[in-house]
Amino acid sequence: MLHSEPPTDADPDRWTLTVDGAVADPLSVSVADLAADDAMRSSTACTGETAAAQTWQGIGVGTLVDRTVPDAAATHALVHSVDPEYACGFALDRLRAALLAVRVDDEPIPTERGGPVRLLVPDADCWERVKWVTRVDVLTDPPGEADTARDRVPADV
Ligand SMILES: Nc1nc2c(c(=O)[nH]1)N[C@H]1C(S)=C(S)[C@@H](COP(=O)(O)O)O[C@H]1N2
Ligand SMILES: [Mo]
Repeated sequence: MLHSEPPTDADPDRWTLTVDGAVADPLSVSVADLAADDAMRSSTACTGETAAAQTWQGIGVGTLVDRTVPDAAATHALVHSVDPEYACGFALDRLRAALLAVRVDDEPIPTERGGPVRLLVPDADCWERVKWVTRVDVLTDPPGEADTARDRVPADV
């Protein structure tokens, strides 16, 4: 299974999360300022493994994306990580139901688990739970080969 090395400078006080692309009002928010009012129960087990579910707390992607006023033609998004070349594509409607988590079981997310901000998606494949999220790029077409997570990970499972 793939598991990128955690970044060495994952300081929540200096981490920003950007939502841009096919939107009217791109935004960049400090992760330290993100509300953690939404929650999702999820395991992060890799394919073929089992792991206990935990409670992840953060902000719904739909809430954040709506603040940017996506273009009428927006259909997809690419979720980028600080870890080089790791980006995962989603249909925008599915991504709206996902969570950008900043806490797990009432604690800040440890860096090796994807802190300061990690994506949790209902009914996800393991590689879709993107660690160290930096940017949600809203798109008007499927991301195609820009979606590197799916291609990189199964080869390593
Ligand atoms: N940025 C980034 N996110 C990632 C990965 C990665 O390599 N880089 N690996 C994925 C895979 S394949 C798995 S199984 C889970 C592992 O999450 P865990 O360490 O919390 O169990 O993270 C996912 N998210
Ligand atoms: Mo995985």
